[in-house]
Amino acid sequence: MNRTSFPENFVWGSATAAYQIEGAVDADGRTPSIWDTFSRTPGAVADGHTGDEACDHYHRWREDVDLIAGLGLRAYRFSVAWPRVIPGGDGPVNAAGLDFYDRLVDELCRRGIAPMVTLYHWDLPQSLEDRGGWPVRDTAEHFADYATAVHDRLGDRVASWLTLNEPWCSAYLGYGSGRHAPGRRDPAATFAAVHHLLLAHGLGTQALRAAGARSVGLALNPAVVRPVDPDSAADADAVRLIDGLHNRVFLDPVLGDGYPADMVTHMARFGGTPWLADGDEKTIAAPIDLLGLNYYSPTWVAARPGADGGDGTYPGSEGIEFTSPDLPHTSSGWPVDPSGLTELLRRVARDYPGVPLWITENGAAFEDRVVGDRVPDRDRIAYLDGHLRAVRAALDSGVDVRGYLLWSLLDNFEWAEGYHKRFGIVRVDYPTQRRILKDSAHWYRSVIRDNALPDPA
Ligand code: PNW
Repeated sequence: MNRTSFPENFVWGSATAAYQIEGAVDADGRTPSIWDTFSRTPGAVADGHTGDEACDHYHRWREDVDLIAGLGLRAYRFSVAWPRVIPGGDGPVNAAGLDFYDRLVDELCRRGIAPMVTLYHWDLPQSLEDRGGWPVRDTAEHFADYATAVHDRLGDRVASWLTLNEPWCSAYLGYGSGRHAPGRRDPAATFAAVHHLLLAHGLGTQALRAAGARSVGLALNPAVVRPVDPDSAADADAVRLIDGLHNRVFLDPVLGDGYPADMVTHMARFGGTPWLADGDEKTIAAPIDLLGLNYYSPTWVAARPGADGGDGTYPGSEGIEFTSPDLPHTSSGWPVDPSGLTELLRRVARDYPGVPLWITENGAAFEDRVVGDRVPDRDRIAYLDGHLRAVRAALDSGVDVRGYLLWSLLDNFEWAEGYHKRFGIVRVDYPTQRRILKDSAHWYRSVIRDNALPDPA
């Protein structure tokens, strides 16, 4: 048989995030995060959905670990909720909040599943937002203390740590477009947030290392930016700007080069870089052991006078239009193009060599149908199959990819889209909280078992 197989030690897993699945927002001393506040703001989230119950994973975690084990996953990426661990944002550690993760990690280890912890997947304690949020420097320093507190409790069993998930979303959607919590629209605050998120990553990495962490990195969502017209010089300029704002402004400082010169020039239009202190770039460049990449879809840009540049998402990108070609789309409206994943992996390996790469998220939302006790989600299987072939192609060209974490284990709270967009390979029937394995879950189990993709049907 001519199956598409993967390297012997390739790690198969899946990923979730605290606010998207846990619910129990008042339990055991947890305080509100910016997403609790934001989701209660009229008009912010589709249909006023909140994470109040989500998948009730806080109470059903044992059943969910059964699912993870049953699928044969070798790794499980989850995030810890800062407002459970340090309810005041800074100050005293809440042992009861850590108990939940302590039990979860024990059970994962007992069943041979490697826990991978994301420390920040967007649920900033509201008390820190009230004191300025990511645009202020103190938030980065508080993050390092929080990282230490989590490591003190879990570090004897957790080998892999990710400081941040997608700081692009936290900064640009949180403070640029306002589509995500805390819902602010302020260009200068957006760049200050970028910097303090990066500083939090650097200080957090130092703190984790000092505490003895074995493997530390972060998860970024670099965009694969393509010109609508490959022959247009104006489109090429648009690509360069969006690549700078979305990718190089994170990748260059983390991987040791400091801020790119063209981005420093760009930020000068929005109050410059008053937040940049001596030594910050060195802190941000703390060596990392792995780089997580989250990939869903490429981005196409064109120069169009009068275009809104993504409605505040990318400060200073007026005149750039975001479009997508005539390709199949997921129910999030994101075009399906696996070639972007190969391109992303090759580009990162070429421009930022020497760091082991992980796919820390990849997956798709579709309009799933329930047929009896089955969910025949063939479009999701096709999406996953195509993207895993794209990973294989990158491996074939020598890119060091260590593992693949599917987004997501469960249908969950999809941020501004509420519960309407279902990314799970396990369906959650929210009224009953019943879990149903979708066909994609059965398919993924066989991929893991064989360490290979089946031949196309
Ligand atoms: C990522 N956008 O979020 C997150 O890491 C996950 O928590 C999320 O569920 C997943 O991707 C699927 O969306 C994003 O609007 C959310 O550009 C929105 C955007 C990008 C990433």
